[in-house]
Amino acid sequence: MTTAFHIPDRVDMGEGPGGLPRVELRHADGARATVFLHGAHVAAWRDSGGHERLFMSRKAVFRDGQPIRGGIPVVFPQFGRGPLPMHGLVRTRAWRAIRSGVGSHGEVTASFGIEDDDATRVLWPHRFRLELTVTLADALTVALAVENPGPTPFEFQSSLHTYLRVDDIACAGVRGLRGTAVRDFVGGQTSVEARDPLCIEGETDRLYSGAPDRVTVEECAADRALVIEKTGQPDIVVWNPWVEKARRLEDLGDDEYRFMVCVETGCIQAPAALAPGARWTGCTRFTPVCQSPA
Ligand code: TA6
Repeated sequence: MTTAFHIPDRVDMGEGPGGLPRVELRHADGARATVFLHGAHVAAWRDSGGHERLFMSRKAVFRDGQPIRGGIPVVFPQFGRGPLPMHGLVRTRAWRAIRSGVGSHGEVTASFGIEDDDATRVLWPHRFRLELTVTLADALTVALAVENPGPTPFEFQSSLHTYLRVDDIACAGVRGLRGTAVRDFVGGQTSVEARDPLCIEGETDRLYSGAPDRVTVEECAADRALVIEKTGQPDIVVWNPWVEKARRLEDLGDDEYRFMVCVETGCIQAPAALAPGARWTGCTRFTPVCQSPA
């Protein structure tokens, strides 16, 4: 880990659970974020009002080769199940710290990178280079860039598989999806979303194709609302395991489905195609509606 990455009071590198290297970002307004090099995984984000905005399972595993249950897993080049490991190749691999900085408006940024290697090429025969940039200000912005340095085109799915923390799922909802085509992986049917907000009242696993670029996650307390804005990513997935699936997940407490909802942005329904030398970027910004003190 290079000391050049360190910025006093703003960017600090250290060791987290499981001995995994992690980077702490601190903004002048009190906001903080934690990113593990393992998967370039944003594991925590506390806004300037002191609210913890990301969910992290109390049973999360922090170990090489294992996915972290919470925060913002990076999914590439496959979403969900398929010929590759679940959610692809990069969320359980070590990324490297590339650069950090403080912008002209005090925003704190850190970038992380990973590329193909012998092991990934055995599973997926393509060159790739990814860069994830985290920007901490009054909002949290996460940008994923995918480059194709190889001689042949490839297609990929990607997602920022964001686990949001909610005070109580019983009064949380996702506003802005009405009228969007939705594929329900629980019931199996495809329809058009009619609800606004979408409330979570059972196991929920819904892929919204061509979703609006702005949705809001609302809670009982109005000041907990969070605006999610996406660019370059056509789709949104809303997921909550609910009771039975939560029980089956070893790295999730039985009751923790009540305190989380995944609102994932990505390129899922229709994989993105990347020609040799081309670059794709997808960005998601999370903005608390109100930054009142916790
Ligand atoms: O969130 C969409 C989804 O594919 C769900 O079907 C569920 O499998 C979830 O991801 C699990 O993600 P995980 O972090 O356990 O790999």
